[in-house]
Amino acid sequence: MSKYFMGLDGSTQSLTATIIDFETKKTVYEKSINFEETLGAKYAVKSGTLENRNPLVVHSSPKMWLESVDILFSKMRDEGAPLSKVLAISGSGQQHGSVYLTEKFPPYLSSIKDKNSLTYSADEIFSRKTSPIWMDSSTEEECEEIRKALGGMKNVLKLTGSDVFARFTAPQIRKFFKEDKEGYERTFRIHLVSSFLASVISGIDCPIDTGDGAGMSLMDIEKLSWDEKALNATAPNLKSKLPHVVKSDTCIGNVNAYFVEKYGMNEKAKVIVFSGDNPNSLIGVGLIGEGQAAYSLGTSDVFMSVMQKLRVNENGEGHIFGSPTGDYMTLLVYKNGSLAREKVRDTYKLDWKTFTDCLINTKPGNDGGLMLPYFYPEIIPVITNPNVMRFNLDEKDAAKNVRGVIEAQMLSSKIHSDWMGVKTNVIYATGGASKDKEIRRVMANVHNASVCSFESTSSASLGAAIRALHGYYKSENKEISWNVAIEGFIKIDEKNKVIPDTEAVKIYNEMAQKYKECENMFLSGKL
Ligand code: XUL
Repeated sequence: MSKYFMGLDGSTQSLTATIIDFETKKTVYEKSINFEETLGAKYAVKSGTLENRNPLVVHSSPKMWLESVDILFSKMRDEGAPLSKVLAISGSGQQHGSVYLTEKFPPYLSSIKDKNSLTYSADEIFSRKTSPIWMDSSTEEECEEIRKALGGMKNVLKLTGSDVFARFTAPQIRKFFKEDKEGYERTFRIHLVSSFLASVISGIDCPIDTGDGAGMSLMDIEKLSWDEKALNATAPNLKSKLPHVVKSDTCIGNVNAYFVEKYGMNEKAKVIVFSGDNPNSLIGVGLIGEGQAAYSLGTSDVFMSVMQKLRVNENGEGHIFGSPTGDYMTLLVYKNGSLAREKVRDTYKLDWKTFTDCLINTKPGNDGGLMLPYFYPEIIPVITNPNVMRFNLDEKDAAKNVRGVIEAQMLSSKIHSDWMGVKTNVIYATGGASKDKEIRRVMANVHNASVCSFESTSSASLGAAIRALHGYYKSENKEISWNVAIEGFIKIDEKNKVIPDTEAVKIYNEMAQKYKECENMFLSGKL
């Protein structure tokens, strides 16, 4: 008998569903819709975001997210996806993004089952029409105010596991409170993208899990609960507007009748609390113990690993979030991931095939050419005035600029991941760009580690489906270990494993030093 579980991933640019079968250990169905392609014109959304005159402000449309859920489920129903057999569903959301809802939200959730679309009466449920997302860099002032109120960066790190970053939810909430007091007052509930989607799927005003909650600058990373000081430093009466925090394997109820009646979901399907895309990806690439690292090359590039004992990054660049296994996860997040690669691809009128050819036709070390790839504001290091810097690198040379951007991304993650103290012999690469073997080759040589990739690159929705199955058995009092939960689902593409090349490793060891110097010069304003 089949045992189906579903994962749903609301990422920056798309919504994806993955259905797995625990019996056969197979992904039986997968579907993704791209926001720009399906709803871009209607909501004025490009690459998943709304245009803004200020490049530091990056918001998206929560109403578009609602409509995308209907579109995805309609497609699944029409294609005969086995929705009626799904035993449990969990999900993933781009982290940090926040959704601001009025008191009409709970009645909306309970009455939507009688309506014919999720966007029915949706205009009245939002107290803020747009949602700031993780790409927003406009809250440096609020970060400083919160940091100061909590006694400086070291204290914030100790308390929350990360410094306060512009994209984290607390400074975003504070900015909203300062700019629109009336809108803040009218806000009954503030959800993350993950808990907002979970609320819609379950019809219950859902909690936030400890993985995604850790990216808000509001949660005590050891006690795994909201911290009063952090709440007070952010905005008045905030606690009453937040959902409560629960462990990542909590079952929150059954699927909303709306999805049963309209799309034929199994009415007994359980909903396991949703989490952030990175905690989900961690499971989706099989990182359930210490000593391995994963590199997700998506809209953001994220270098992550598991940590059993809490250790924070003294200089405040990295983050600690809760891992779905109950451990911690460490991560470095770069804004100049896919968007920077796409910028280079488009500038030189390439496609992904000719982009790869450029890597094949150039040498490790780029003949001494080096790039600082700040096409957009950056998180590591914090850059609010982006500028692409080239050293010994001719701007007109397409091939060398392709190698320049990839080498820069890999060198930066090598330099800035030292503090994690993880000896990375193997890196698990995922996300769209990990399909490119030449990019993986640069990764292997810069990090001096073998790089494995996977048959599926949708690690966040796969991870969410695995979390659904793990949470389901726990809720049935038949708990299974994480080893059993992931076994058979994480299919490594053995043929395409990349082993580091000794000569190239030497070149990159020297180049890392040079990269660090250039970065320091840029940061100290000497360039
Ligand atoms: C994590 C982060 C991004 C988003 C979007 O801190 O900002 O990785 O989760 O993917």
